[in-house]
Amino acid sequence: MTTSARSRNEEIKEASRFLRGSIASGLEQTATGAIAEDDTQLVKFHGMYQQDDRDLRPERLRKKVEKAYSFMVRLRIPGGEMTPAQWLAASRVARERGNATLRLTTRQTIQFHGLLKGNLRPALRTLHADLLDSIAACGDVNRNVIATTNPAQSASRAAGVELARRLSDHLLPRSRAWHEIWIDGEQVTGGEAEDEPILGGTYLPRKFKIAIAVPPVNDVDVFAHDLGFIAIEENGVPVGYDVVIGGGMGMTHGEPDTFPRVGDVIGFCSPQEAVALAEHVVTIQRDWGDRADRRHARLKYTIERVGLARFVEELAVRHGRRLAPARPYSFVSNGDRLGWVEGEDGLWHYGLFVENGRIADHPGAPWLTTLETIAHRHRGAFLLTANQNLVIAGVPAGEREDIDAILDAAGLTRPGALRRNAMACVALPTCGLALAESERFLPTLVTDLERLLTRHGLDGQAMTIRMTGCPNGCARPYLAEIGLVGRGPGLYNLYLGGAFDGSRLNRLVGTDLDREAILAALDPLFAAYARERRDEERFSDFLIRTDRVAPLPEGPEAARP
Ligand code: SRM
Ligand code: SF4
Repeated sequence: MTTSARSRNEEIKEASRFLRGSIASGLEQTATGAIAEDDTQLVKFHGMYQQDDRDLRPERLRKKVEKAYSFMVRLRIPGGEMTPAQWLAASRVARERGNATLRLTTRQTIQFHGLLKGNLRPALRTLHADLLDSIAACGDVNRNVIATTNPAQSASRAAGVELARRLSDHLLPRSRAWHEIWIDGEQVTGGEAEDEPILGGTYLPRKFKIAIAVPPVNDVDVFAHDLGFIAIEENGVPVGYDVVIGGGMGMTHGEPDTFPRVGDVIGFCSPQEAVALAEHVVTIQRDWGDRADRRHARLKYTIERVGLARFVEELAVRHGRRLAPARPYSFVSNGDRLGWVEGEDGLWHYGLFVENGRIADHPGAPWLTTLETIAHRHRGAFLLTANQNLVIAGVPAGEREDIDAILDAAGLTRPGALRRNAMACVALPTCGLALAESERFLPTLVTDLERLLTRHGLDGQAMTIRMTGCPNGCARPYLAEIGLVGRGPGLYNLYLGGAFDGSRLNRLVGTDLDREAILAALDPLFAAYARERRDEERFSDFLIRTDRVAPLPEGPEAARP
């Protein structure tokens, strides 16, 4: 099923001696802040990216000095659950080795930015001492497995985290390269005795992503994943999972054979068979995925190419049986529960809004320090959400006041309904693929849009808005009610009509819009919505019902104008 010509990345992986390459020796070279080109591909499997500060590029070019190289490191935190001690270790690394910020990501983990090459080993050793690692956080492997953080459903959430950990461990590369290079510091010799029984010697054709959702909240965007599990509860515990395959967001502007896709529900599995099933989906993708063209290498394209029925047939063969029919479920939103929520476990959980996931000390809002203070006193857990927020989890009723006082002292504000459902990807200055601003622009655009909503009497109306600096889809913009995707400096494509529960893709309605044009496009739609909406009707559902946005065809057509 694979084509014969292989991409350059396949050669790099094959020659890497199970992901070692020349990374270790590159770390010793102090004449440059960079590593060898092939190694820049391999370090991704170790959870890091070589980047450079794009704000500084023109000046450094003028001065004829090398780019301001640094590294982004992404942790592997299945289910997004951390102990307070782990939080403190991460915070220390950000302060001492990175740019003094923690970036909560759309996949429930933490990214550090701005680590110089010489700081990588010390940083990873600090993290590893608290049982954190960055193995397979990036690269052609199964990425961080995400699970619901909805604190109200304590038992199903705990089951989701447990499944996320089992899936992550089972699908992890077997190579010892990460430990050798970053922790043990031994001279790297070989890896000849190693084997990758699940992923294979050249690993997967492309990244692979898994999510576990617990209805009625789709806070992980389960339909955006290569493989998703939707918990089916009886008496508050999951008795099994509906299985979703073939979701994905990434596309390329102007290349209609690349597209976002929502996954298909293909049946129901028991909790006991979930890990084996995942292995079988992964191995089909390993064997059938496109290794020639990386733009078509994700599972969604494999499924489009061979057909869903053929894929499901093969899955039944490898799994040894067909899945049971899918069971009914229903989602209401893909956002987070913010503020205090009491869990079924009798403990309290505080959902803290973190704008675009960036935690830093700002004058009057010292959030890095504040969360350290909480971590020193708190005995529960820190849950990272897939919407870039944070849950301070497992607080006894008697300790709520203490947490409230600490949060208030840090200048806690209560974001409006639009902002609390807003997400932006990182984009500039660190992301090498960004075409436009995202994290640094969305907050001011949301302020503009809030004014517009107020003018139309729509204060308090929740809507999802998501922005990315390029079409890769890191903030899952194609599932938002309002999606904005960078085209060039200050210019965005506008997408409308995604479902509030993350189950329907939006549609492209405007291209190359600047700030003014975005506001001008949305103004009459907000006005009409205020005038004509039905009770409880969501903005996106209204746009579709009133033919302001055409109903979306299934599959690849959805992303096209
Ligand atoms: Fe992403 C590449 C940031 C979630 C689709 N993503 C990147 C890189 C590493 C840029 C690069 O390749 O040089 C970005 C680093 C920016 C920086 O400076 O930190 C980056 N992606 C992010 C994060 C940090 C966005 C955020 O603001 O939170 C998210 C980290 C997730 C994590 O913790 O593992 C992040 N990326 C996603 C998601 C959302 C998700 O997984 O739920 C997607 C869409 C879902 C999907 O994969 O289909 C996503 N990222 C991509 C793609 C396009 C993949 C594709 O199939 O076409 C790329 C580019 C690539 O892989 O070639 C990319
Ligand atoms: Fe970078 Fe594009 Fe991902 Fe944003 S969507 S972080 S600009 S790759």
